[in-house]
Amino acid sequence: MRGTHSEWLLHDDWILARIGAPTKVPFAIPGDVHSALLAEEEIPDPFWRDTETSLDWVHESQWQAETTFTMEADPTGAYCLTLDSVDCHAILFLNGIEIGRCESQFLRYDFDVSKALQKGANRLAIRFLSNSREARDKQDQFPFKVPHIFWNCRLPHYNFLRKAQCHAGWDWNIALSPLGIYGTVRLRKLSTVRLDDVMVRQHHADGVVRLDITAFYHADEPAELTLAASLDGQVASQAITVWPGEGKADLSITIDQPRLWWPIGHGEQPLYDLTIMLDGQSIERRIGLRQIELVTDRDEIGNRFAFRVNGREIFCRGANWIPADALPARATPDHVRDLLTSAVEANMNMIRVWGGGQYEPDWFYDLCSELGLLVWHDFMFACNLYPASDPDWLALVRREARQQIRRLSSQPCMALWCGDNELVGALTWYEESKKDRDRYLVMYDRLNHALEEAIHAERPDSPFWPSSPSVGPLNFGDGWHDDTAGDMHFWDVWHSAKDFEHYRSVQPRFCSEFGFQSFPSKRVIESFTEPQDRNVSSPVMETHQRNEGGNSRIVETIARYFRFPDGFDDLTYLSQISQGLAMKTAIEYWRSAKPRCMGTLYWQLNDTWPVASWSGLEYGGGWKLLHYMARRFYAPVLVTAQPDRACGDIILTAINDSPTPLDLTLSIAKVELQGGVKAFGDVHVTCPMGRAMEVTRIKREALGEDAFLHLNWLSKDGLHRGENDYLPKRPKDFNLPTPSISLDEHVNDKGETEITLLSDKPAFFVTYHHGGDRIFSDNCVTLLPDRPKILTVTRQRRSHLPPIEAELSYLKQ
Ligand code: BMA
Repeated sequence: MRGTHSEWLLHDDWILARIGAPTKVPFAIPGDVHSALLAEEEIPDPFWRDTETSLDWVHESQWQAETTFTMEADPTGAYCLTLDSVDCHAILFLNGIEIGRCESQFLRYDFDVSKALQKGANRLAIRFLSNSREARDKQDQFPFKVPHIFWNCRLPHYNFLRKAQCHAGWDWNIALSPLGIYGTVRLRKLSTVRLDDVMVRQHHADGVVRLDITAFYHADEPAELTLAASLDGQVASQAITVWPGEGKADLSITIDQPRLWWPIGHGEQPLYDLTIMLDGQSIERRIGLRQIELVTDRDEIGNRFAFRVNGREIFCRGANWIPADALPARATPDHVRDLLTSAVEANMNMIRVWGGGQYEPDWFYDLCSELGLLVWHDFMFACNLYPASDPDWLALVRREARQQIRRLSSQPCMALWCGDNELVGALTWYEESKKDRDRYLVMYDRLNHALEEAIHAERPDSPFWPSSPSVGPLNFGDGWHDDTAGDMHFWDVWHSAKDFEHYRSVQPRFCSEFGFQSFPSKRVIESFTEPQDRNVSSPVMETHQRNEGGNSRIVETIARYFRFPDGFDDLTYLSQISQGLAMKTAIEYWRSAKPRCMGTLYWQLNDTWPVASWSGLEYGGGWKLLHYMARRFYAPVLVTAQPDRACGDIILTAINDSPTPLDLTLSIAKVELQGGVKAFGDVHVTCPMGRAMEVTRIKREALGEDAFLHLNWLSKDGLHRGENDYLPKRPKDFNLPTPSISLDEHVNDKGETEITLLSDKPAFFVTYHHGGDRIFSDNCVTLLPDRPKILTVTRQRRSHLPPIEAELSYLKQ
C-alpha cells in the first residue's frame, strides 16, 4: 500500500484466480487477465499463428482479482475507493461485503467503503464477469434486435457493452476481449466532501487569459470550505458552502502575460501546472493556453471544415489512432510515447482517437499536449447500432460523456469532440435498419442528442461535430462521397478496388479516413509464423488479415502497379511501397487543394497486433515504408506534381503550412532511366501560407517516355528543404535499369551514424535495414545517378523482437 496520509494506491500483491478452476497467477495493476496468464505461461502467445480462438475460454470465464492491505489505525470517518477504469462488468467486495458494481470501461467509479473498511487486514476482491456472456444476455433481454458489425467482430453484441468496441475484433484486430483494471485503484480518506472532477475553460481577451474552473464534488453534510487553485505559483481561493449531495463550485484565475500553446510547427508548447484543492484533496492538471475553433462557414462550394488555433487556420496532417495494443498491459507510457513521437517525426500535427477504441489515460493526452499533437476525439461508438432506447444504457453514456469531457477539458491538444464513427452510414448497412429506418434513426438521435446535451451542459473549449463522417449537423447525407461539406471518409480506392488515381476524383473539405493496406515487415511476420506459413495465401497469413479479401486486394494491386515479384519477401516489401504510393497520391493531391481541403488523416497510424493492415507503424512501433513516405509527403513545405485531369499537363504546386511566407528556389529536372539528369531550370517562388500555389506547368510530352520528373527545393538561406518525384506512368511500365548501389556506414563528426548510398543508375524506393530499430532521417528514397544520399540515424527504438539483419532493397524490374 503506497500513498500519503489520505490517499493510497492499492496496486500491490494482487492475485488472479479463475472461478471454478485451480488457476492462480500474480496480477499486475494496471493490467489485464490475458497478460497475467501469459506472464505465467498459463496461455500461449495469443498472436502466434492461429492461437486466438483457442483462448476464447478466457473471456467466457469469470475471474477474481484479490489483494490484501492493512489499515494501521481504526478507519473512522469516510473512505472511498476510486477506480479509473475497470474492463468491464465486475462486482467489487471489501471484506466479503459487496461495495459496488462496474459496468463501463469508460467510467471512473467512486465507491463508498466506509462501512466495509476495518482496522488491520482488509481483503479487496474484484469479480470480473464474462463480458462476452453479458453482451449476449443483454441482447437476449432486449425487446428487439440491435445489429452489430458482424463482418468485423467475431464476438457478437458488444454494442451492448461500454467497452472498446474493437475488443470484439475489427477488420484489423484480434478478438481477445480483454478484461482488466487499466487505471489506478485508490483508497481515499475524505473529510467532508469527495472531490470528483474539475472542468477548466479558457477565456482569451485583450491579451489576458482567464481560467474558469469548476470543481465537482459530493458532500455528506453541510460545511464551509475553501476552494483553491494554483497555477505556476499564482494562487486563487474562494470560500464556499457545500450542501449534502452532488455539488459544484466555481473559481477563476487570471494569467496576465499568457504564453500561448501551439500545434507543432506553429510555435511552442508551453504548459502550466494547475492544482485545484478542496478539503484536503487535490486534482492536478497540466494546461496549455490556446483558443480552438472549427470553421464551417458557407462558401461557394458548400461549407468549410477547418481548425483555427489562436486565430490561425491550421492544415491538419495526420492519421487515425487505435488502441496501442490488443493486450492492454503492453500499452505503457514508454510504448505510446514512441508511437506518438513517430507521428510527430512524420510531420503529423493531428491524430484522431477513433470511436471504436477507447478514451486513453491522462498521460496519453499529456504526451499529445507536450508534443504539440492536436487530438480529434470521437466519443466511443463505431459502426454499430446502439440500444439507446434503454434509459439505463443512455444514462451510463451520459455519465461517461460528462466525465470524459471534464477530464480532458484542460488539455490544449483537444481539438474536437466528435459524436461517433460512421453511425450515420451504419443505418444503411443492416437489414433491420433498412427495413425500419425510423426506429433506428430515432435511437441514433437519442444517443447523438445525449452527447450533444453533455457538450452543451459542460461547454468545453473544444468544438463538437456530430459524427465522422458527417456532411453537417442534422444532415444525414453521404459523408463517404460528398466532398462539398463536412468531413469525409473516402474508401472507394481500398474497399471498391479503384485505382490510386481515383483519389483525384474528389477534393474533400477534410478527409478524416482513407487508407490502403500492406503486410508488415519480414521481422514482424517472422514473429508470428513458422517458415511454411510465409506465403500470402497460407491460412496463418489469412488469419492475420481481418478484412475479407484483403490479401488478394494487396496482391492484385501490386500486379496493377508493379511487375510481379518473385518471392514472398519482395512481395511484402512491394505491398508497403504500393500502400505508400496510394497515400502519396491522395495526400499530395488534397494538400494541393488547400484551402478547399484543410486536413487529411489517413487510416491508420498504428497496429494492435501483428497483422496485414492500413497502418504506417507496424505492431511494436516499427516504421513501415509508408511512414517514411509520410514524413516526405507531410513535410510542412512541399512541392508536388499533379496531372491536369483535362489536358494532361503536369502542374507543379507549392504548399506552405509553416507560419510565415517562404521564398523557395525550385530546381526541376528530367531523369532518364537509361540516361542522365537533364535540368529543366530553376523557378523562384514566394509561397503564401493560406493556400497552395501553382508554380509552373510542364507539357507531358516534354518528359518523354522512360523518364520521370525530379523536384528539389531550397529556401532563401540555401538550406535544402525537400525533394519529390513524379512518375508519369505506373512503375511497371518503365524499363528499369539494374543499378549498382554502394553503401557506406560511418559515424560523422557530430557522432551520428550515417549511411551514404550511391548508385550508378536511377533507383527507386531504395530502403536500408527495413524492420530494424533505427529511425533514419530518410529511407525508401529515389537515388539519382552518381548523387550520394545520406541517411542519418536520428533515433534508436527498442523492440521486443529479435534483431533483423540490415539489408538493402530497391525496386527491381
Ligand atoms: C473505417 C474505420 C474502421 C475500419 C476502417 C477500415 O471506416 O472507421 O471501421 O477499420 O474503415 O475498413
